Amino acid sequence: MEILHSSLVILACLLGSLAEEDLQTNVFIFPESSNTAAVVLNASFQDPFTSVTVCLRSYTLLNRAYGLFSYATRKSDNELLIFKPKPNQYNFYVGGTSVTFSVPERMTSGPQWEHICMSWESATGLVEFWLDGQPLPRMGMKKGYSIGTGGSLLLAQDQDSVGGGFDINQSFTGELTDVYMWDRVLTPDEVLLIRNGGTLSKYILNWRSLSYQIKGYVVVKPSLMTIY
Ligand SMILES: *[C@@H]1O[C@H](CO)[C@@H](O)[C@H](O)[C@H]1NC(C)=O
Ligand SMILES: *[C@@H]1O[C@H](CO)[C@@H](O)[C@H](O)[C@H]1NC(C)=O
Ligand SMILES: [Ca+2]
Repeated sequence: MEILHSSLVILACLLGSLAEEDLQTNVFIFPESSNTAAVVLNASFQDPFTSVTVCLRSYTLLNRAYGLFSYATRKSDNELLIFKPKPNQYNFYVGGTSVTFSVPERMTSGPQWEHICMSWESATGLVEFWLDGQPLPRMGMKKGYSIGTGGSLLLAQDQDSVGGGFDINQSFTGELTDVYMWDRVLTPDEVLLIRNGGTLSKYILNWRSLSYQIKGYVVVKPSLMTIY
């Protein structure tokens, strides 16, 4: 544990000193496909965790595959990963294993912000996937597993090694906002609260107080519309 802790401290030093910023009405814009652009996140958890929830909102016109949220450790580059292989599919990885949620085509005419919350718990292996406030049928994987510490966490790419191994054809282009993470499974009420812009406590990542570092071509700007 001591060793894991110091490697996390080293990682934090390499990232430099990151301010904690309230990004409330802002978005991260990824204006073009690239194998360099990403937002590196400082999530300072010191123990392996046995449950997790990640929520975020994305806005894109991409039809190809892309990585949204990637946590890579030396043990697995897909220790925790939210990946969209195509527009109506979400892959969720824990410890290198994945489940796939195929979602219905949208019935709307125009592009829309998409809100997701994904959670996993070790005790049952169950994965919850909430799309725009609707829970999909639960799936399961990696029962009994623990998500490791000391890894690299970033947005808008799929890491194939710790902190790198990006593929331009799997990069996210578009806008991201409202990125949150907890080391527990949120209740249905909490998921809906977060979707509506509410706040909770004890975050691993908190959009309203985020330590992050921009890599490559990423712009922070206010959203052009009211998102919720
Ligand atoms: C990361 O976050 C932790 C706790 O929020 C903070 O103590 C630490 O200084 C941050 N690291 C950097 C590099 O900003
Ligand atoms: C990305 O996709 C384009 C078009 O399909 C292809 O020409 C190119 O080789 C791909 N690049 C990589 C790094 O896979
Ligand atoms: Ca990967």
